[in-house]
Amino acid sequence: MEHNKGDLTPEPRVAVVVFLLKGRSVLLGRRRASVGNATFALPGGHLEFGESFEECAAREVKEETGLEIRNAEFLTVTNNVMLDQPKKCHYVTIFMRVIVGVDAPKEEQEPQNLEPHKCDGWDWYEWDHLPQPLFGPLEKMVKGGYDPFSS
Ligand code: 8DG
Ligand code: MG
Repeated sequence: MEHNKGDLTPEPRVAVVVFLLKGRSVLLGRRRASVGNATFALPGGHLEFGESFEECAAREVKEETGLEIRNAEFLTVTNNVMLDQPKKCHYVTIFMRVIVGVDAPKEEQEPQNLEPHKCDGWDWYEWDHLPQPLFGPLEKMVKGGYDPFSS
């Protein structure tokens, strides 16, 4: 199929999201967005042109929570086709990990809700008692038994 320049042809996008792990807890925020509204999700966003996954992870976490991370580690990638959303979308989602206290930030640093129009607020949730509902791509991993602590 041919498409003219300027056509609103949907295309898959690349997202980078981060498991910030502290003890047995993970940092989640409830989304305010057209995709996954009111669901609990990881900090993260779109990979920008020229960025490495690590750079994108650090930038998004800083923009959204104020936390400074380094050495984010690649965990896995999933393919997320979300056609049931108010805004249909398709993301190739890169999951990164940061262990708090090891890869920074320091344990005493607390997340701030720097984009309150996009998130209700950040909090630490025990992996064994995750809040509901989770954002689809995260829920899919949890249901599949994925464990970000042991990878
Ligand atoms: P940006 O424009 O500032 O780069 O992005 P954003 O406004 O922070 O985008 P986002 O919606 O937070 O993240 C981009 C996409 O990443 C989101 O629409 C779908 C995909 N994504 C997942 N899983 C997760 C997740 O757990 N958290 C976040 N934030 N995004 C996720 O597939
Ligand atoms: Mg985001």
